[in-house]
Amino acid sequence: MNNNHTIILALTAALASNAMAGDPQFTLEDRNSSATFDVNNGQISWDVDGTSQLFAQEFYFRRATDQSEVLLSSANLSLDGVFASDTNPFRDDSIDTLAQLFSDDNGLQIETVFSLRGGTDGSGRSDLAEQIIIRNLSNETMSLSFFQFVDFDLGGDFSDDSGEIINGNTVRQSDDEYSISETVVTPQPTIFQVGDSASMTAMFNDGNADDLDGNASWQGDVAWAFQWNITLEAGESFLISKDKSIVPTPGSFALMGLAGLVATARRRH
Ligand SMILES: [Ca+2]
Ligand SMILES: [Ca+2]
Ligand SMILES: [Ca+2]
Ligand SMILES: [Ca+2]
Repeated sequence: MNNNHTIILALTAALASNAMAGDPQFTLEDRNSSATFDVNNGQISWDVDGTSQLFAQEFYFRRATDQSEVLLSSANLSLDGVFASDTNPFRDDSIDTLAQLFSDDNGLQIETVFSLRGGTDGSGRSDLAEQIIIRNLSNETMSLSFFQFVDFDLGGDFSDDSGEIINGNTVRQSDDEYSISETVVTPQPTIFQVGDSASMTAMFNDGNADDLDGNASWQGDVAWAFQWNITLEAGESFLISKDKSIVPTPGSFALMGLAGLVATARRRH
C-alpha cells in the first residue's frame, strides 16, 4: 500500500466518523504503541503494550486580542488540512505520522506534526516526536503566548505519579512501572509549571489570562505545561521541536515483565 492510498483511507475514515457524530479522530499505530488525536481536543490517548499512559495533551495560545488562553482546535481556528501518513511502509501499513494545519483570519497559522515510533512488543518503550510551527502570515508584527499542556497518567493510574522539570526544558515523570521524559529540543521555553492536573486544567479554561508559575515538581495527579512568549515579525515563523520517550521504570513490574519474556524466549530456543 503506498502513502497516498493510506492518506485517502485515513481521511475517509475521519470524515465518516465526523458524519456519524463526534469529532474527527486519527489513531497512529507503530509496533507496540498507538496514539489517538482529535482535531477538536488534541491528543487523547497514548497506549504502550496495551496500557494507557496519557490522559490528555492540549495546546493553547493567547494572542494580543485574547482575554484568556484559547484551545488549539478546529472549534476555535479554521482547520486548513489534516494529513495522516505511513512513513515506514516497509515495516507495516499503519499510519504513524499526523500533520494538522490551523489558521485564523488575521494571519496566524499553526502547524502540528506528530510521529509515533513504538518499541518491540512487551518492551514498555515508545517514542513520540512533535513539531509545532507558528507562522505570522500577516504584514504586521504579531505577539502571542503559546502553551503546551500535558497530563500523563502513567501505567493507567493517576495517583502514584511524580514529575519534575530540569534545566527549564526537560520533564521527567514516573511511577512504579513507567517513566516518561520530554525534552524540548528547541527553543527554550519562557517558563514552565508542574502541578496538579485539575487546577492546571482549570487555569487554562477559566476565562482569565494566566502565565505559568515556574513550579518544578509535583506528586499525585501530575500535569505539566510549557509557555513560550513569542514576537514574530511579518512573514516570520517559530519552530518548537520536542521528543517524548516512554521507558519502563528501573526495577519496575514492566521491566520485570520484559525480563520474563526474554527468559521465556531463551528457554524456547
Ligand atoms: Ca507505519
Ligand atoms: Ca501511574
Ligand atoms: Ca486562564
Ligand atoms: Ca496526570
